[in-house]
Amino acid sequence: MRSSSLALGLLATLLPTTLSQSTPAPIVTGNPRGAQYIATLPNNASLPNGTFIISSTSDGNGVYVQVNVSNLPASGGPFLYHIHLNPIDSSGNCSTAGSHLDPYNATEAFVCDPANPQMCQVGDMSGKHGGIANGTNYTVSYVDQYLSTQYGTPAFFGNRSIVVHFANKTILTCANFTMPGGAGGSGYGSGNGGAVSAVVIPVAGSSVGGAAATVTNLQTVTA
Ligand SMILES: [Cu+2]
Repeated sequence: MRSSSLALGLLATLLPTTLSQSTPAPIVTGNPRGAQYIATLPNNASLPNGTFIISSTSDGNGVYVQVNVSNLPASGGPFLYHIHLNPIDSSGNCSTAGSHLDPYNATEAFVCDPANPQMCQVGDMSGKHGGIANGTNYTVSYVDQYLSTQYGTPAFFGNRSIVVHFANKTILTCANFTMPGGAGGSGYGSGNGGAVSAVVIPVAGSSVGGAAATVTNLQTVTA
């Protein structure tokens, strides 16, 4: 039984590592009706332009993602795009976005497989849904089941940023998510999530709990 005790010992050694690894991202339900955020890339003639619009789905399960990007480089793709943890600060430097939205600890070491999106970093949008191929324009829309439009939940993205990268992860451009009509689309400069509450666009007949009352601190930042 020497080999089995050896195996047990090995297992005991490996177990803590295994347990500290990722847990599957849960499918998000109950997203507030009408919630929508837009990240508008800065208008720059030498960089990709366009928008990322992420909204609650009509049934509140997951989110509806609309990507519309133009002026992409002719090479260097497939381009990647992720939701990063921090909003870009007032310097406009994309590196201030920090790391990816990864509340379930998938980590950078894990290679995202679109067949198992629950195991990917929640913010790894191109990993889960495909990168942006070389070419001038890119338009796609899809449902992502793992993002939340409910402020304060682990997979909430509305106070964060999106970063577009070359295939080699070099940063191309970035933008903050904002509420439509809230800040002119150019982003919030607030350092953390405290200021931006869940946006709730009133929809006739919808019930959104107490969230509507918490929409405060709409900042107009021209970063
Ligand atoms: Cu990224």
